[in-house]
Amino acid sequence: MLIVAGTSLHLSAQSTSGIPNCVNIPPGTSLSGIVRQAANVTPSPRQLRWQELELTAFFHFGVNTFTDREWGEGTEKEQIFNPTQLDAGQWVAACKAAGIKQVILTAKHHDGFCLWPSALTEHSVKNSPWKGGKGDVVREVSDACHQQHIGFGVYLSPWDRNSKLYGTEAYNDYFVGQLTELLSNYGRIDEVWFDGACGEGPNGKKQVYDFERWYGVIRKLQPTATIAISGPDVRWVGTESGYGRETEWSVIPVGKKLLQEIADGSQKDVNFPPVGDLTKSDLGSREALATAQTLVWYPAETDVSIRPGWFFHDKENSKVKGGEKLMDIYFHSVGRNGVLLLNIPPDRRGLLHENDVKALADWKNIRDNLFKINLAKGAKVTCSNGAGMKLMLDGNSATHFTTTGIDSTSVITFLLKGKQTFDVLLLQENIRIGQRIEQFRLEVWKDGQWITAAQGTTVGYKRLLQFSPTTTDRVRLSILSSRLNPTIAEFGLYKMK
Ligand code: FUL
Repeated sequence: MLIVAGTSLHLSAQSTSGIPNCVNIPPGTSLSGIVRQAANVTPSPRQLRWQELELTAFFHFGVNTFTDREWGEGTEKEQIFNPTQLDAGQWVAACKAAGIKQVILTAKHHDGFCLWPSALTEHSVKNSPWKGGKGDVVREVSDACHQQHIGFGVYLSPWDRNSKLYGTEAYNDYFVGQLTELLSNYGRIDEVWFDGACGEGPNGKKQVYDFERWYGVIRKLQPTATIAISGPDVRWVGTESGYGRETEWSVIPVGKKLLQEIADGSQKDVNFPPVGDLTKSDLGSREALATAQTLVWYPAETDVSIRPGWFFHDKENSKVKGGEKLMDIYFHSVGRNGVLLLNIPPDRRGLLHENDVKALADWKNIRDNLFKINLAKGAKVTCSNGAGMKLMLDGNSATHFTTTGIDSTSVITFLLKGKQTFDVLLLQENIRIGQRIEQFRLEVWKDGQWITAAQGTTVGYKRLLQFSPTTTDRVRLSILSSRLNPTIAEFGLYKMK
């Protein structure tokens, strides 16, 4: 981590909880005091690892694949699960080739059917004809991930429409048992994804989920795994469209309840089920911070399916999102300080469909072409109140430019290597320091004056902005407002082909 002279005072400010990804605000703290505290909240190691993945995938697969449904009833016969050519290596290879760094399998969806031979229920692959009842999809996918060196996670639906225990306290034990099987028998697990749905079980009852107990099991068995959505590490962005918020803060206020819920995990951080409405448009503005009692690093995940549905349906083969649409989603998810979780549902053969594989490859081509050359590379950078200018162009998001003294604004000029034509701006903050930038503007030098090409609010881990192609030999980036000394870890200018 780079600590530039003049800013160490701020960088060393400690959170009052003693835990980096959480700070308790003492009553009576002024707004400027709260903002300053927010600027020093940083991600836990597992959150940082997760954020840097940028691209993750979902595999929705199970009885619904064979019944052509989105939500099963829980009464499906195990015999219907019978993929003919299941090849998890193909799933993982197609994702890996597309630059996806981690995949999450629906080990159990709302229908309760388990894709692994759980000892705790008969409703699983072990009673299906697939591989004579000896198959284990969780094993095949986790092995493929480990062999191909990408992350592996499990989706385990709390809502279970099959279990007779659902709606009773014994269900929480059942759930702990399932989690224990998944987290003990398949090597490293990088993410556990809990959906928020809490419907009725077969006896018409709803369940009170013992989230905190479940989190304890995960922290104990897989301490590096992120717990997503109905969990403390990763927040749902609030839409399944793939388009995140324009202003996306990773540090947000949560309820006072947290004060008592500081976990003792191996990587200290907080454990809490999400509280309040996390889907509203403003989660982290100064106004939202004004009444904060606890601030926590709680970044956004943007989930969307490559098809209209989450599960495979033959009739949707012509509706697969193409490379250009996926690129637009990329700009509005990863490019808006989120991690993209793209669902690619395997078909009844147990393969990713050709159309989906092609779309993934087309999308990767577009990204490779776009990001091949940073047109700002080699620029002469000047700024009157900052240090670390070269670090914005070094391709390393862990080193950064920052302002000297107590300045929270700055104007940075880039004299490019000759005239360049570009239409995409990339900015990254060094989130190891926190998220700070509140407003920025990019101007280009045209006919003797500065013209605004792009402007925005938050940056965070990554911000991408598109604008009309422009040709110039000089640009300037103004940081107009920031919670504390801003950092720029990377600055890029690119041209869409
Ligand atoms: C939702 C579920 O109900 C959908 O079936 C899907 O799994 C999606 C990712 O989460 O809440």
